[in-house]
Amino acid sequence: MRRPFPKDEPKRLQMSASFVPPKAAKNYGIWIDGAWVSGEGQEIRATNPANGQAVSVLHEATEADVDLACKSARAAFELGWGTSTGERRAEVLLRAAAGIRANAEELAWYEMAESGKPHKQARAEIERSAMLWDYAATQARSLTGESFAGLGEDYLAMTLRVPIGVAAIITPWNFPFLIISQKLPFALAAGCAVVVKPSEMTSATTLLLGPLLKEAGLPDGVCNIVTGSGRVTGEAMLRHPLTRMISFTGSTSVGKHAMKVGAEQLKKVSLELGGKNAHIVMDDADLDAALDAALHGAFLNAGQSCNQGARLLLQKGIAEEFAGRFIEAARSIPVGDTLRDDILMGPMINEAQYRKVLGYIETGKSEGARLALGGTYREENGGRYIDPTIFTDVSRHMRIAQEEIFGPVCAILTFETLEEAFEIANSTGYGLSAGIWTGNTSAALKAARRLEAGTVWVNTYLDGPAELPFGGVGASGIGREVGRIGCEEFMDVKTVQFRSGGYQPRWIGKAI
Ligand code: TXE
Repeated sequence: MRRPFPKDEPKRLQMSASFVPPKAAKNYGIWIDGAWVSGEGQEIRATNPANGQAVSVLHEATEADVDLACKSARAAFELGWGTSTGERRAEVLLRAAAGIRANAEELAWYEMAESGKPHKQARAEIERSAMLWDYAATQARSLTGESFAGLGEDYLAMTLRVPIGVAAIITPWNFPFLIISQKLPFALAAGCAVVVKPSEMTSATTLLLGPLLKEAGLPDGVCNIVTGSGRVTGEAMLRHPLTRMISFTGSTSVGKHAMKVGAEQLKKVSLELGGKNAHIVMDDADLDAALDAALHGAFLNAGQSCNQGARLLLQKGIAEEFAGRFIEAARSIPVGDTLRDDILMGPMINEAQYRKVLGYIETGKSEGARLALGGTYREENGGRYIDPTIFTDVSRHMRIAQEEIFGPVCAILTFETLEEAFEIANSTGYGLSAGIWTGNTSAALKAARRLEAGTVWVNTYLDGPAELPFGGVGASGIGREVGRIGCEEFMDVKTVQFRSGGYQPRWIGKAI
């Protein structure tokens, strides 16, 4: 009898037992050329969305600071990072992954404290991030081009993948460490040097990477981390002539702006923007599994997620029963104190986001949708909470079915045929991800082809192994991150042609 193959043991977090949550806000400089320097700009305070207390004190990097950071990156690139061996880059990335695991407690605490996500979720995101660094190391050692041996007897050609140079990386506040880990290790694996700017609301965990990477053996200047607003620091990065590529995650409006600015200097621009993702449940689906995934998809991170399953599309046969179960289960999602182990939803990141989401709830009501759950909100000890909110009787043209709300609000729509589901799903202009639950293989295959999205999940949702590329189409962005492509994104292709004789004069030729 065959013995069962042992199951993969998931990697355990190695905790730094010594980490004690700080009592006071931590003061940071900006990280340039492998050292802390004091930024020239104004002071910025990042606060805990759950209690309003200051977590980090940052210094805004001015245009002059960004100039220094870009020059430091260019010098490090030219001095040897751009031509370093894959082996060396991989070693650094693996040591960085180990460093992330060793400091997981501290990273998770700051991630929770600045973004308002539940602590348990933050811990899981740090581990997932470490895996991305591990994976990027494998890519550093397996970058290849193509060879062309069929061009003629004494003619050989090849393509080389070469790092693009200095990349400007700008990230948002919703998954700060995970998103930087979807970009930075891949840029480093490719041989790029970088200037990174996290969101001014959630900079701590990215800043902690500075010394961690130095300890992992990353040469000074390869990764510079500047903090500050988009208006001052971000703009300077977009416009700096030494940044050859812009890798941005954030709102569609700032993404469009980044592309316009990049176009002036013909920079490569890679954008991961918003979404209004359709999560489809067919009559023949495994309804228990779909229910869990629909809740996870709609309410993870209090809905502040580009991958949110913000539109739940239910086939008529199961719609009433499934919607009822979904509403009942969402009613019991624990909302509140981010340190509690059982908590699943924390506060909104800030007042602007809170008001924006509440505004959309009012819009939904005035558009004639039925508020089936939630719509309730409260300010408590400095935190701004919105309960899981579900609208039924939503029609596809309503604003709550078209626009990204970025909060714990889910719109339920119904359909009869698969064709109708595709029409609804593809009607927003966004195209980040989509999901479908069905027991019918032919429906699943059709959906995989017809749903206009960068990722289509079939009988799963929010899965994302490091091997698989991630990104969107339409208003959700351009380019891909993660996976082999995520590394190649930071590279140019160079064509090299050799002749070993047999050159036929073809221009002035024999005349000279
Ligand atoms: O994003 P911004 P915000 C969506 C979501 C949310 C809305 C607004 O709908 O409600 O965007 O969020 C930097 N030049 N997403 O205002 O402004 C900024 O400092 C250069 C979806 O926080 O796009 C931060 O580092 N940089 C998204 C980053 O851009 C600039 C995640 C994102 O901020 C800049 C976040 C400028 N002119 C929000 N202006 C997703 N894809 O998941 C701002 N920045």
